[in-house]
Parts: sequence; structure tokens; C-alpha cells
Amino acid sequence: MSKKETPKTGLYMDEIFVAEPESIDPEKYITAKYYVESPMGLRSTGIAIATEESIGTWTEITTTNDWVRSRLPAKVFKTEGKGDTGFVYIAFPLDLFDVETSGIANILSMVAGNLFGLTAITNIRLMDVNFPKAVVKQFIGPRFGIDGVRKLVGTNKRPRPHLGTIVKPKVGLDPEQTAKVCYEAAMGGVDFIKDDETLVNQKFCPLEARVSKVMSALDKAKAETGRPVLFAVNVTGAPNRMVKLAETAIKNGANTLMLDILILGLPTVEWFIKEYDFKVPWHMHRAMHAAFTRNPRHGISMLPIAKIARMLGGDQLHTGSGAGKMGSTEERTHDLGPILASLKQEWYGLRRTFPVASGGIHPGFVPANFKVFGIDFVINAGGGIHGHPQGTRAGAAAMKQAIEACMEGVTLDEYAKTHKELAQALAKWGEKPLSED
Ligand code: RUB
Repeated sequence: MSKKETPKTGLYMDEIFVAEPESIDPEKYITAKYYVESPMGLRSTGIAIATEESIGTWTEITTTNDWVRSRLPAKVFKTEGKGDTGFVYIAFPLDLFDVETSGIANILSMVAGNLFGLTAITNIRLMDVNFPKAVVKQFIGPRFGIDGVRKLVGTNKRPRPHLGTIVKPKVGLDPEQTAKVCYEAAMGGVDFIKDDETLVNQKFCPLEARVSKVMSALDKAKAETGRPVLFAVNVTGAPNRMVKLAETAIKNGANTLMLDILILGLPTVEWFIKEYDFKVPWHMHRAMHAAFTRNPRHGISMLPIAKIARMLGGDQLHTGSGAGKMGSTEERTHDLGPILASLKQEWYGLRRTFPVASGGIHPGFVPANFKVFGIDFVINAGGGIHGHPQGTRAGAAAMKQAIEACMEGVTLDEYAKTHKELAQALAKWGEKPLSED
């Protein structure tokens, strides 16, 4: 974008906040893509964002200096769209950040900070963020990743989707009842069981007793089936209590830990995972994400969250599903592709994060999700397992059979002819292609 073309907002030293795309070295900037709707037009909106989120404010100021002006302005370097609506791309120079001591908090304060409140911008949505190698290398990434989790489950030699369940009802069962549900699910064939996002250490189901009883039940199931099952214990809590919660879980045999990463706050997640190595995978639940991911014209899309979750150490992350009860239409169509790529592609040596499809899943949804996710994903069903007419064990078996059918390239109806649990599940819920969820 040439200086001549730069529109004046009348408030800012505009030209220092604008750059030609070729002048932006991706190794020297964090770049962000925003969808905007703004009567100012795209370029001026970009300048307003770059100004607010780097060295400017609403008026020219007397306190700045040449060093600040030459080194620190964020720059709008590309726009796409027409008139008031489209995309603006902003480059934030690395000198703006203190990633070493302020981490993801410092980055979010700029790429996803005040800009959402600028009155002059009608709607603004952070679509994507690209981090240079120097920034990515400041983060530890997953300690296990897809390959490490597969080794624990025993699917590394013959990879297939992992089957997960969420204990239901989401809260209310006592430790013994929870363990019984987990045992049934394990006997039915799940690879992974998780606490629900609202259960931590409530009086009716204290974490210590729950973990101890569930792990004994899973040991018993393993003795009978030969298959290990991961159990993700939710340790989301007051940050000063989480170490104790996690230590208690580990002491009682937990083999996976879980955090509600957005409720907790990403910087807290960064601190906790980096500071304490409990030597088990981290399962990341994204509850609360829809407060900012759901409106396609405003907020933050799932893609930057996914990238950050991988950098912070998520071995498994809820991404939204190709078909199910949760998630936006955009997630189900074009958004999931880049999200899955961001978790699985080579990224400066970081291990890969297992995407988790979850929310309203039952066997009838398995083929649609298999189509979108491929082999490397965890497919979770809560109601779709515990709501099976014959109970949890049959529900898990039906889900497992649906996965087997996909792996063998056979339709669910065909497979159900010789697999009664799947037939019963299909009779209750039917099969749901991508377009009919
Ligand atoms: C789903 C469930 C999870 C949701 C969250 O239970 O407990 O919290 O998957 O959604 P059920 P997302 O299988 O009974 O619907 O994975 O989209 O974040």
C-alpha cells in the first residue's frame, strides 16, 4: 500500500502505521488477520487498529519520540474486500513484545486487546494469527502430542480414531457411581474418558475419591480386556489450588489431566503447564469459547485459539465437530480445515495436538466426522453412549463399531447387520450426514 494511497483518519500519524506487504518479514512480526465492518473503510480501520494496539491513541501526543515512531508501530500491510467490509492484515513488530516474561498475555493484549471496543469499528473479528519461529520457540508445545497419546493407548502401530466418552450426568454421581460408569465404558471399548467441564471437586464427588475409584475400575477393565484407558481429571480451579488438585489426581493414579482453558485464562494455562510437569497428557476443554467464537462478524475465531493451545502444551483440544450439537456453521464447513492443519502440521518442531470432536455425537454422526477429521482425532460421545437403549457398555460398543465401519469403508447400515449395538443405536438416533445436523 503506497503512502500516497493512505487515507487520513485525521487523528493519527497515518503513514507510520502502513507498510507494503513485501516489506513485512514474517520472521520479524506477529501478523494478524481481522474481519472488519467499519464506516471508516478498510485501510483507515487497519490504521486505527495498528495505532491503538501499538504506540498511538485517539489524538497526536507530545510524549512520543523518534525511536518509538521508527521501531514500534504496528502496520496495516494488506486489505481485502470493498467499502466498509472485508479483511485487514496487521503486522506487529517483535520489539513490541516481551514474550519471555509476559508470554501469551502480552501477545493477546495487543492482537486481541482494546481493538474490540473501538466505537468507530462496527464489528471486528480476529480470524488468524501467525507467529514467527522466535515466538513459537518460547513455548513448550505438547509434551506427548498425537504420537505420545497414541503410544499410551496402544494405537501407534495401527492408528485409528480414538473413542472418548464424557461421564454423564455431567455432575451428580458419587465417586463409586462414576467409577461404575467408567468401568462399563471401558468394557464397551472406549480409549478415553473425561470428567465434564463443570466437575472438579464438588462435595458429592470429591476429586481424590473419584480418581482413586475410577483408576481402580479402569485397572480392573484393563486386566479383563488388555486395553488401557485414559481418564482426564478436571483440575480447573483457583490457580493457587490447582497444583494440589493435580498432585492429588496424579497420586491417585490419574493418567491425563484436564483444564477448561478459556475459563481459566490462557496465561494461567501457560504458567501451569510450563511450570509443572505432571508427566501425563493435557486435555484442553474450550467451554466459554462461543462467547467470542460464535458470532461470525465479531470476536475471535477458533483458529488462533487452536494455535495458542498447541503452543501452550495441549495434547488434546476440543475443536468443534464436523457434525454434532455444538459449534458454528463456519466451524463445520470451512473453518475446521485450517484448525486441524494448525494442530497437525509441522510447526518448528512442536508436537502435534489431537483434535477432539465432541458435543451431541452418537454413532450416526461418526461417518460425517470421520470425513472431516480423518484418522487422527478423538471422537467423544456423552449422551450418545450413556443414552444407548442397552446402557453405557453397549453405547461404547456401538460407537466403536461405527468407527470400525468407517475404517473398513463400510456403511453404518451394512455394518449394523452384524453388530447389534450399532443397530440399536441407529434405530434410536439414525445416521446424520454433515448437512443434517
Ligand atoms: C458433550 C460435552 C462437551 C461438549 C463441548 O456431551 O460434554 O462438554 O462436547 O463442546 P454430549 P465442544 O456428548 O452428551 O453432547 O467440544 O464443541 O467444545
